Amino acid sequence: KNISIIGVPCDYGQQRRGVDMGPSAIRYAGLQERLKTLGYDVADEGNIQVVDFDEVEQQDHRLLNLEEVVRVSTTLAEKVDTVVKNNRTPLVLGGDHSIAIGTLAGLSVKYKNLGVIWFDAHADLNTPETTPSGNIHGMPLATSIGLGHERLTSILHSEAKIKAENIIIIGGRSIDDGERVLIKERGIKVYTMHEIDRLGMTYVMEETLQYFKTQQVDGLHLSLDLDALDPLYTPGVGTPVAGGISYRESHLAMEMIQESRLLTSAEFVEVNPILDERNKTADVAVALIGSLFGETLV
Ligand code: DIR
Ligand code: MN
Ligand code: MN
Ligand code: MN
Repeated sequence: KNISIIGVPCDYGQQRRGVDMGPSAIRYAGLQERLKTLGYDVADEGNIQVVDFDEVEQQDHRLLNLEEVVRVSTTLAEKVDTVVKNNRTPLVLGGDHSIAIGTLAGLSVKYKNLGVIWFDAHADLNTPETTPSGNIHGMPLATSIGLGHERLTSILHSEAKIKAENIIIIGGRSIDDGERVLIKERGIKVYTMHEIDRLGMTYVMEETLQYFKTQQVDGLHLSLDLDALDPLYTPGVGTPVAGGISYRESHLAMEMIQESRLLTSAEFVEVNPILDERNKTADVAVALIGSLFGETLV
C-alpha cells in the first residue's frame, strides 16, 4: 500500500491559463490526509518542473507549445518509471491532459499490456492533421497509440505506449469528426453518455472491468479528466460540456475499480482553480481519489 503523488503544473496543452495550479488545489483539498487515513504509505514527490513562460516564439498552429509539452512529458515519464520501479503506485495530478503522454510513456516501460480507462467528455484522439484547436491536450490517446508528431510519439522510446484495443473511453459526449474516424478504424471502445444513460454505470463498469480481465492486462491505469463529470459538479475545467456523469455515478465507477483490484496507477487532470467555485472541482477530485483507493460509506 504505497502511493507516490506527482504534481504536473502544466498548462501548455491548451490555451486557458490556470490549470497549472491544479496540483496545488488538489493538495490543498486534503489529498494526503485522505489517503493516509486509508492506511497508505503516501509520499509526495512534489512537482515536475515546468518552465513558466506564456510567450512561446515559434508556433505550429496544429501543435501549440510542442517543445514545452515534449519537455514536460519526458521529465514526467522518467519520474513515473522511477516510481513504478520502486514498487509504488503513481498518482499523477494535472495540469492539462497533455501530461498523460508522459504518464503513459513512463508506465510503458514496465507494463507491456496496460489497460487504460479514459474518463472524459472528449476522446483525446486528435492528431496534428485532425485537431480543430492545435491543443495537445486533445491528442494524448492518439499519441500513445503511436499517431501524430514524432517528437511526441518517441518519448522515452519509439514504440506505441499502449494498444488501441486496451483503451476504454467513458463519458464521451464531444467527439470530433477525425476522432470518430479513428474510433471506427481502430475499434476503440467508447461508452458515451448515451450508453451510460441506457445501460447504467454499474453495467458499464462491470463490462469494462471484465473486458480488462479477459485481455489479461498486466496493469490498469485510470486517466480521469474532471470534465467527464457534469459541470454542475466540476465547473473548474477549461472545456466544460453539459450532460455529463453525475457525482454518484462517478463515485460508483471509482468504487468498482477499487473492488476489481486491477488498478496500478491513476491521474486526475484539468482542474483549473481560476475557473472554479471555491475549489469545488479539486474537492470532487479528492473525493473521487478517496473512493478509488478504498473509502467506503460505512
Ligand atoms: C477538442 C477538445 N477535442 C480538441 N479536447 C479536450 O481541442 O482537440 N479534451 N478538451 O479534454
Ligand atoms: Mn503558465
Ligand atoms: Mn481529456
Ligand atoms: Mn476533456
